[in-house]
Amino acid sequence: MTKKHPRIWTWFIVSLILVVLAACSSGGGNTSSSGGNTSGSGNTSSGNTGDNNSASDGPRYTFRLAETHPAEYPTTLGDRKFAELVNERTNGRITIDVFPSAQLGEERAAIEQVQLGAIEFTRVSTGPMAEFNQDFGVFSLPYIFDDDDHVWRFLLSDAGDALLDSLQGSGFQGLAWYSSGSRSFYSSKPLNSIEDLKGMKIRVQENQVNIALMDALGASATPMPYGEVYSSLQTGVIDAAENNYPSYYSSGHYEVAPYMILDGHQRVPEVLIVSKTVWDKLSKEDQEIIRQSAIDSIAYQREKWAEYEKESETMVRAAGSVITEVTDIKPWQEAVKPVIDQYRDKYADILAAIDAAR
Ligand code: BDP
Repeated sequence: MTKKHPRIWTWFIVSLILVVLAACSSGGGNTSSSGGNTSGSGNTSSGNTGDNNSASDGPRYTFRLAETHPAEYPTTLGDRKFAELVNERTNGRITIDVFPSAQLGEERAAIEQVQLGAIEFTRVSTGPMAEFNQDFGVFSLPYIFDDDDHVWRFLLSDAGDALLDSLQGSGFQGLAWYSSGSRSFYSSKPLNSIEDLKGMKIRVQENQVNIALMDALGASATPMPYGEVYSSLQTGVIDAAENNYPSYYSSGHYEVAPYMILDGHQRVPEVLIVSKTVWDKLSKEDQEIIRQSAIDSIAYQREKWAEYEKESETMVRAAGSVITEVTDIKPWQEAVKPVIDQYRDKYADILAAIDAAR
């Protein structure tokens, strides 16, 4: 008898604690609503000393950014710089966690998740973006840029900004471009000239323009996610792939495809994007901080890109890759002309803007 009362009290107290805890957790820490949690609310992680300005006011968010490359790769370094600037400029109110090495999925899957709003941000190549916004296919057209400076003059022009904004129609907001150099072919078999590509199964980034491009070279296009290329080269599922020096090196592809020919057929820039669903819920001030931070991270990414491009070339040469220079690019440009002819009308306006940036 005497034991019963204390047990009832214990249950009562435990229930009371649970109710109080539940009430606390639903009231605070709401990272995605636009109401609630304004300034001064338990700012424990930002080190904010109380000198609040408008950047500190507003909801707290923790977002995810999907990145296919490993932690030390220049795009990942750019992502992290971007995240750091956003965090600083909101006094710790907005955190963007960068997930490298395709931890959140391969690029195409990550883009789909961002489109749905399940992942907030991603940095991807404009190659696979072409399947989500056709205008982006222009970057897969061969030999349309003279060099990297030409690419950047275009990307930073009004036409480049318009392309970023055109992503709104596909469920994204484009934030900034990053460098990606030029792409060349590499194979497990010797590559001495354009003729050697004939009949090869070549892995390409997943879009239609690349299929036309491989046809024009007499090769057969095998679109597949980046993460599958190493084993596919190793097992002979494909004969060749193509990429820039940094990816050729960091992915280890040079180990299984030691022959590279420097034809530089494409310059396919990288792009930093955010889900439109997420973007539309942000205040104008937060949008401005995020957009400006993305733009301000470009210089750092380009600097890291230039360093890593040299370093990766040195590393693959030291590892014994056989790198063939192309002395006359004309036969290559001639061979891929049907691709340009096929897409000239579709991309007339963008191609005109690219010409104007020469
Ligand atoms: C690299 C891009 C990466 C792409 C990869 C590819 O940085 O985003 O996933 O090429 O070929 O250059 O798929």
